[in-house]
Amino acid sequence: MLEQVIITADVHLVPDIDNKNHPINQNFYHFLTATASQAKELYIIGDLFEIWVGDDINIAEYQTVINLLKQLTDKGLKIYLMYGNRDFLMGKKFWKATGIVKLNEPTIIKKNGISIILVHGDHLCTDDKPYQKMRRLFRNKMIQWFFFKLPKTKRIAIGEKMRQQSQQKSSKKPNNIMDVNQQAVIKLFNQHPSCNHLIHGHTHQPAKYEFILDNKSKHRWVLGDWRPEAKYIVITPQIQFKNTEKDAL
Ligand SMILES: [Mn+2]
Repeated sequence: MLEQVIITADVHLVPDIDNKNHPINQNFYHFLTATASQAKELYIIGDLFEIWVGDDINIAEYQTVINLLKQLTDKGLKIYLMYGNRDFLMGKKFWKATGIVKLNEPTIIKKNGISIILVHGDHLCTDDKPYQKMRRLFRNKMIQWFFFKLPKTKRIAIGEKMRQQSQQKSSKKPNNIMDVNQQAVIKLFNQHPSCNHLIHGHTHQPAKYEFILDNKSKHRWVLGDWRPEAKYIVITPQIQFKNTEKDAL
């Protein structure tokens, strides 16, 4: 029997308190129970949540999905999660509450004979220099340590400000600056020569690209965001785009 592997990203779930019936949340809950539950493995490669500023705040805010994820991992579905640029502060309590396994970035998976590189994608957007500088700062363990010392209200306020700034800046910057840099993509493939496929999200511009590197065909698969319909990739063993409105892009 062929194992079915599902890969998704950029769900951007909203907290329960903001809108319990938000269409993105509803679609994701439906996707988990109807589709992911039938698979063997689910990989979520960044930005599952709109924002995460600490387990002590967000576990309660995202209780519905956390309970659902826990039910699925308890039933035996393997769920893997990579940090995105909006949610990179999940800690021990989150992994325990959901039963999800944390993925490093990059992660290499080999499924049905295909080796695939998984990354969120933001570190490939090297043309956006100010963003990369900010990213290094936020990923610094010492800075994170200080951040967690702040009171909850302060962390929520900082998170909200970061979220707004990220949205405003993204809408002002030209698309080519916001997209991945091809040299960064080539560098990543060169670091992992056994892989001919790369799957990432972040840019919210679903597409499939193909190019030749060292006489080999390299494939870059870009996942879309959930606005609001489900978008994901399945490996069955071919790699295919899926969404709830049409079978393939
Ligand atoms: Mn992102």
